[in-house]
Amino acid sequence: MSGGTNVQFSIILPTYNEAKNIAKLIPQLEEVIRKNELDAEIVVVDDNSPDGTANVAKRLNEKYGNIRVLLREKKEGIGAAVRDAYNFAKGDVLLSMDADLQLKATDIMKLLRYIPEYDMVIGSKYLEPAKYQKISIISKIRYLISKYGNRYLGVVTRTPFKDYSLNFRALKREVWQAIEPEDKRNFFFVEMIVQAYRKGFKIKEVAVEFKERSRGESKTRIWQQMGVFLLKGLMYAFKK
Ligand SMILES: Nc1nc2c(ncn2[C@@H]2O[C@H](COP(=O)(O)OP(=O)(O)OP(=O)(O)O)[C@@H](O)[C@H]2O)c(=O)[nH]1
Ligand SMILES: [Mg+2]
Repeated sequence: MSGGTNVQFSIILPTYNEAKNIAKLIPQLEEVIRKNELDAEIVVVDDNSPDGTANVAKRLNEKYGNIRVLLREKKEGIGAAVRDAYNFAKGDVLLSMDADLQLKATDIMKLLRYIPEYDMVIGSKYLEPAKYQKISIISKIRYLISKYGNRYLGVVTRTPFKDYSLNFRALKREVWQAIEPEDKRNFFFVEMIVQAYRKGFKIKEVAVEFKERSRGESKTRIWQQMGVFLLKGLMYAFKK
């Protein structure tokens, strides 16, 4: 595992066909970095998106100079992509977030302000006063399934959190070095929390804003994901 640390923060964006979204999100993040005088890089981990996401990131780097692209050969899942990016990143603190504009760029400060007091800070859609926008009926159904699915995960893994799978979290490099989440898709994020908690790291959950996806296509199949979470969650009830 590489461990060069010449920046303080690495902001990691997994992408698959998010060209238009990162063209908006990255300037917003750069603004947060500038205003808060963060010593930060942005890592875009792209699975060879046909819409040219990686090229958009490279072009933005000509302007900002702190963006690195980790290009992977094929789409393998968000967990696999984030894992590679954590290893590729140079920061002492690793912060990953979705690139689809459902999260708010300025909310990264809500996470970072609890570091170094906490080892890991997780963004949450279900902790009050989170703002979870649900306009369509589909998103209301997804909200309910996901909310109660997360309660189930808390019970079976015997850990005290409300949102286990949101890709919006900051952790110290030492936490990443101590855990070994295996899943290639979203369950990776659940494993991270449960393993870090069981290792005794201090974890803080904070409420964040979450909007409906307005552009691009969702890559998550909710029913399939629910089945995976039920089974893999249960495995963690027995696993060390
Ligand atoms: N590199 C990479 N990124 C991915 C992959 N799957 C999803 N992503 C990215 O991970 C983030 C979250 O994916 P989404 O499809 O929005 O998943 P979701 O947020 O659970 O689903 P929605 O609520 O419908 O948006 C986005 O930035 C995606 O582009 C993948 O296989 N590889
Ligand atoms: Mg999304």
